[in-house]
Amino acid sequence: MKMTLRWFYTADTIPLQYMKQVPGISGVVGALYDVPVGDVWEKEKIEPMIKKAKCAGLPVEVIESVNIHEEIKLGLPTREVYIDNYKQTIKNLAEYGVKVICYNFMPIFDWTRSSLAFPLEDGSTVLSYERDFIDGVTPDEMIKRMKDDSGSYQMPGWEAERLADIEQLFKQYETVTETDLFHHLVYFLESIMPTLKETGIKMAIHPDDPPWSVFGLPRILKNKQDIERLLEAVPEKENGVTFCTGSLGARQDNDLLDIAEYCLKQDRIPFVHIRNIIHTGEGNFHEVSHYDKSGSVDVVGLIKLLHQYQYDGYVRPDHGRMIWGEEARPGYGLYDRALGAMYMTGIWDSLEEGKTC
Ligand code: DNO
Ligand code: MN
Repeated sequence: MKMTLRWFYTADTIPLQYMKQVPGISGVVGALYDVPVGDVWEKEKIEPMIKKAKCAGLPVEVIESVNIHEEIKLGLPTREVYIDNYKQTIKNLAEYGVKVICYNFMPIFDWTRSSLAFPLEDGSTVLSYERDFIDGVTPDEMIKRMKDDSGSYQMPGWEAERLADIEQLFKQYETVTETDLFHHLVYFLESIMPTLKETGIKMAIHPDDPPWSVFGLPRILKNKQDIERLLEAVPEKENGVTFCTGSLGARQDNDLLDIAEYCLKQDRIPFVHIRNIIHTGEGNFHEVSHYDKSGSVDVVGLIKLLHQYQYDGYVRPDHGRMIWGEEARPGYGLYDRALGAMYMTGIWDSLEEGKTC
């Protein structure tokens, strides 16, 4: 298991040196934030990002995310240009030592939450999801809210400059079914497969977050069945999963350890996100610390399973609480993620101690 932390590069307020101070961290998960979705990540931009982290003693072997252009998800004929660009990005990243690319195939948005600062009893704040709240607003109302309230409630995908396109995109998705979306994903993966084989890069799809339909949009990575369908449709090892416990765990009917074992048996998990949550009713949840007993996710069980499979891929603590007065991007403060990373490393190390071979 290689423990990493996510680093938002130019958009991060946490110095790399501080990340390096967390014992056991082998590298950071990087990305570029100024390249429009669909454009090639040019080497001139990749190089300074990788170098900066490397100089701090933190290699970047995982990218999260190279986002997928909507025309690929929509399956439009114009997708070919974006697929070609994606292939070039893969080649460029490979030259700088990248091994895994995390991405998602959620239409229009990345994760959705109803609050980015839900207060916990301990005085910290976390991200939360209330089904009635999300189900009770139309995309138009949400867009209006974002426009009125820009800054304080900014989720990825809802950026101010994108709000006009969002209205148009919702219209385009009206005729796209889940089956269509799935076929568009398979088409994309099959198209880039030769480039993946040539470069050795593995793709790791992030599950839908939350793992059900929001705003009437199709969702195709919600549970074991969806994962099985994808891994079977494109059986090469380069088609892998980012095993995100917080995303998949938001569905009470998802048996996380069973899904993880299914994937691990086939060596299809290049990247793991460990996040803990608590269910507060059907379709409602909020995030908590990574500590096993804080929430519903069997963090200890998962690490035991990873250890049992001698997992040598990348792991990172996903969203943590905002604690100790830290100000940072919601879910991505250093303090709680550092606690989480140490906790996971500790569990792993204790299993190593007990290993008999
Ligand atoms: C949340 C993350 C996601 C993830 C993307 C992958 O913090 O787990 O935003 O980066 O969905 O594309
Ligand atoms: Mn995640």
